[in-house]
Amino acid sequence: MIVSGLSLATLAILVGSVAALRSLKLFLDFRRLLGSIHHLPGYRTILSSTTVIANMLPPTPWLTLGHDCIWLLKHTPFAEGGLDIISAVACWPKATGSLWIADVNIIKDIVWSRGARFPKPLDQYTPLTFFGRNIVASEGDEWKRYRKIVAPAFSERNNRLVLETTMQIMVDLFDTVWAGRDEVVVNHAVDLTLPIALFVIGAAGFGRPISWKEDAVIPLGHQLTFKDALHTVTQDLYLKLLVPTWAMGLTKRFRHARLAFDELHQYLTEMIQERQGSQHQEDNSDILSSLLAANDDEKLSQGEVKLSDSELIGNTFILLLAGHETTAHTLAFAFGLLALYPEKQEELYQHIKRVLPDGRLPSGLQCFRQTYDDMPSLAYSSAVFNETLRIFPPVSTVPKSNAEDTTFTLTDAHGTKRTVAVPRGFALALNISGLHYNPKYWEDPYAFKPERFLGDWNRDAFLPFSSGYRACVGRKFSETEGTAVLTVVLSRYTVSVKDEPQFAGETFEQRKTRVLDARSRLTLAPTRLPLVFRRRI
Ligand code: HEM
Ligand SMILES: *[C@@H]1O[C@H](CO)[C@@H](O)[C@H](O)[C@H]1NC(C)=O
Ligand SMILES: CC(=O)N[C@H]1CO[C@H](CO)[C@@H](O)[C@@H]1O
Repeated sequence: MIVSGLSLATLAILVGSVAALRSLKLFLDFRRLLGSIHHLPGYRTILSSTTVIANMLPPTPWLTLGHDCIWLLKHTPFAEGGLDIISAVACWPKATGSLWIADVNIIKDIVWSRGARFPKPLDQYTPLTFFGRNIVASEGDEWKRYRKIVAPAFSERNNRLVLETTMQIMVDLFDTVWAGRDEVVVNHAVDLTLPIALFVIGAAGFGRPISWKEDAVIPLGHQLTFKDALHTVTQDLYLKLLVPTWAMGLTKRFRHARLAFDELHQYLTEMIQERQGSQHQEDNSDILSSLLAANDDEKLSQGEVKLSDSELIGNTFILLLAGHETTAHTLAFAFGLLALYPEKQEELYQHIKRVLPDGRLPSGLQCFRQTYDDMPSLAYSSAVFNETLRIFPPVSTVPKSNAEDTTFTLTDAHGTKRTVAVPRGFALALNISGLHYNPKYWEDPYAFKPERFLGDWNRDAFLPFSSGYRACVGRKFSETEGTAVLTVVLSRYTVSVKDEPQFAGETFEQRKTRVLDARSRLTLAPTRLPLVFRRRI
């Protein structure tokens, strides 16, 4: 008895000392990391925001920055520090640090630096590779190869197709689902905007038109609709990362996610096979044609490496995903903002009427060609879209890493030049929301003022699509679609916030906070944005 009692005590001491030593090591590493950036002010927490638990808890000083920190803080922490670069250093599970940057010049240097100076931290992009390697989750030569294949697909010709498709989808909506209704209630704006954006990328990107009527029908040989499969996969990407394959059968939620991954894989494969079997591959101006040509030995020039089947699926998936969620969420926020600010909505309406006089309101298929050439003059619609992207950047932080010891130079709030040392391997985060709410670049940054985009504005301080070599390849695609949707909807309908009895007594500010509440998941999304569209007489 005594012997085993002793050994228990010994064990306890042993475990205790190991724990103490480990804590000491973590603490020393943490101190060393802070020293390496000369104690640049910022956040100090126990939990690193790369851990799942840190993101599940609410923001708690010294423990975790908490969920949604990426979005909620906007420019506040920079303003408090008086410097547009701050640090976030944590000690568990190991000492990690990241620099948040909201300064135009430093961001410009990073995104335009050649070679591998500030590469993407690819470990953060793992969830995006489940269907295969792809353009978003790659670096260096691999990325160059994908970009060369994908970029030409986003041509002027494709933009025209985007506009035609968008118009067709909207006219189809008005003529079928919304037909004969003076008032259309949409309980959550994304219920409207996600299908729109998905149909547009489906048709203009992948030659896969879906109509509003077919939308809910499950095709033969499938258990989920394409929309459901894609939606579940985007919601549950992280689940797949966290839950081991053998455990995916354990709960209903896991099983549904597993089914959605399998279903989507099957849909993508079918989409590709159907096109490979069709005669009309060449005369297509959509994105899939470019990918397919790169997967076809006969169409490759010498020295080009064929896109493998898995790379073909991986890139198709990423383009579908990148191509619809971001635009859909932006359109939802845009409707929400216009609903809250009827005077801006009226200005938009008057502008559309001036540019497209009554007879030519984009009301029917015959207006397509005219409308594309009208695009540059639809400046107010574009300004509303841009202002929405400034206020709600769907990608609120762009991660980079630092491959060499370096220094950044910037001016602080008092106009003094400051130099920040950044050791090799330190994580960097381009804080797009910090940049978009930085009063140095935007007057009255919290206000919704589309007209700021009609005058002079700082192009370097507007980075919803990132910038430099890794900037969004779908920017024009999204702008064309977004501007067109806003124009056609607002020319025919007014939009307002749905009245609900439980919110009858609220003030404007309360209402605004409620309907514009947003969460950052894969991309920034409204949590619940109920709207009413009323037909103009
Ligand atoms: C409002 C809409 C959109 C926003 C805010 C947006 C934003 C972004 C951002 C911030 C990046 C850089 C991501 C990073 O550094 O990891 C990016 C990259 C990318 N986006 Fe978009 N995007 C939008 C629409 C689209 C559309 C419609 C498509 C395609 C149809 C698309 C395809 C891509 C691709 C392929 C990349 C990777 C480019 C590369 O690494 O070379 N995006 N986007
Ligand atoms: C909106 O932003 C884009 C850049 O993302 C720019 O090309 C376009 O001109 C802007 N629209 C307006 C009206 O300023
Ligand atoms: C203020 C702000 O938006 N900070 C974010 C900057 O980026 C890091 C890393 O992604 C986020 O964790 C911060 O919340």
